[in-house]
Amino acid sequence: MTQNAATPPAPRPSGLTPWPEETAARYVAAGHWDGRTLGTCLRDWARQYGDRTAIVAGTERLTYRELDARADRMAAGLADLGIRTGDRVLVQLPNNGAFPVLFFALTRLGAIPALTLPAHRITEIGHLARLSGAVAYVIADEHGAFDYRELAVAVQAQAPDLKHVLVAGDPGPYTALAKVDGEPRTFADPDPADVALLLVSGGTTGVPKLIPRTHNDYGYNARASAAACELDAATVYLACLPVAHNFPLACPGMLGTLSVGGTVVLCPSPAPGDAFPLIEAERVTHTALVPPLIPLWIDAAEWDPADISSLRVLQAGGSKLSADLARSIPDDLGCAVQQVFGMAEGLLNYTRSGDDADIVAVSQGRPLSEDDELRIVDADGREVAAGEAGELLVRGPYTLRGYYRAPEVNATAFTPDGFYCSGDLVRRLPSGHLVVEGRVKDTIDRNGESVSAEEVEAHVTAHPKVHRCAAVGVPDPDGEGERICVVVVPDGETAPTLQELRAFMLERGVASFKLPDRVESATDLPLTAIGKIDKRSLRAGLGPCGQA
Ligand code: OOB
Repeated sequence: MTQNAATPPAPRPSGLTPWPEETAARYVAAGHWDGRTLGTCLRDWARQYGDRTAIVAGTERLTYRELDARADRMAAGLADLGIRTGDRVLVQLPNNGAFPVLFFALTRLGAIPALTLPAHRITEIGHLARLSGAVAYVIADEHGAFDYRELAVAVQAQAPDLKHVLVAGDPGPYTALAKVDGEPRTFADPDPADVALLLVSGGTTGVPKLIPRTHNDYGYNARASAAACELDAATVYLACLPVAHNFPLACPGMLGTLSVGGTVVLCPSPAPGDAFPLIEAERVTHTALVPPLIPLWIDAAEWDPADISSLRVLQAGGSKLSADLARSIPDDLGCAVQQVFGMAEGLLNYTRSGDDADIVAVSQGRPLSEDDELRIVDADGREVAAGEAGELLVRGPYTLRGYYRAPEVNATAFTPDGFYCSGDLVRRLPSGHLVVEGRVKDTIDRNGESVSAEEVEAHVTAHPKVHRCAAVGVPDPDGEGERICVVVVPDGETAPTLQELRAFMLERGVASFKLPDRVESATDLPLTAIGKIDKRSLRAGLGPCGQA
């Protein structure tokens, strides 16, 4: 029977909303979905790349064969604890050697890691523990001056299904992850078409959602990304963003690098003080950053004695990279820049090494797969004219068809024919590259005019006294709508005054309804767990607008 386009397939017991059968068959026929589980992939890589170095983490170095053997032992230990195929395991580890071993042990067993970030706290972890129904929670003892064993006490109180807390390092009252070990044995290979892992949605608003990714789709995500980024066995990839995030995990990140026999260096933080010595020592060739971190690296490169000349490609993604910053990277860091516009939900866009320098500076890349289907639509869901901005909708071989256990969200986040509504405002260049213009909802409702926060930010950032800024709507005390507040991190001693900023923008020919009503100076902007500007907490810290 053919799938009725208006009736999306029902979720499986695993929480996966499957692709329609004929679509799945097409992805198999195209070779995107190769029917291998992530555990089998590691087995194949170990056979192929045996004694090459797979992972460097602190003083630990693991060959492909050793990583494979460790994953087998830990899978046996997890099974001995009673962890079974389909069980969810909440993972909250920093970038250390335990992460890759645990990741492959779980996926080999068919248990499902729900990958949270080190910066998450009880609000997120408690919610994700309950939503996932996790049976175990894996943490580090301490990281970044935070004791995760204390967090575990609070999580246990909120999550009745949680039976085990496993700790990398000093376990305190819990079980040491190092003791989760058993004689290797064979487990039935999980279904490659079913959920392999759960990613946390990266939104800067609302509670996080869980994104089911299958073995088939995630393996393709990593392999195709490695090919698009031209990784090979000589690649040394530094994971300095939290490796549980999709970008450093599989875009191409850790999994893409392992798929071609390269080396993954796990770095505890993206601070230049941690990253630069590792780049020098391991001759790192590729890494990924969120744009707010790049100026810190450029500053550090001026005085840090470490030799980072091995770096060939810096991937920038997660939030918008300004064209100016993109243009300065080759000179300031001595490497090429690659823009990456991606989402945990799936779709990835990359600029490619052969792209024109201007395209690399101004665009956020073009889709990874020839089977990515993109639509750019207006508020009524109609496709916009070529080159116009609209909301990006997408479906394809590695883009989800439904969030995990979220029927209400799914009813509005997807079209009846399976397109994911990203909420991102984009326009397409004639070359097929996308330019991200902001979020559909990141607009400020000022006197009935809808003002794009991103547009205001671009103008304000151009002011010589502004290092970075964020524009948010704050309640208008005189009416129903909002006023425009810009929070400025000054470049130098003082931020520009409101009058200076307004005059500056008027001179640039900006419409007067887009001028800020209020300027606040800050030493820094609040960031999300991966390092994007956190508008929700920024807004919460600002009262209503006073006199303009
Ligand atoms: C990545 O994934 P998430 O899930 O943390 O966040 C996705 C959202 C996108 O929908 C978009 O709003 C924004 O982050 N975003 C960008 C961007 N890359 C992501 N906005 C502007 N320019 C970009 N280059 O952030 C992510 C996942 C995989 C690879 C790279 C980033």
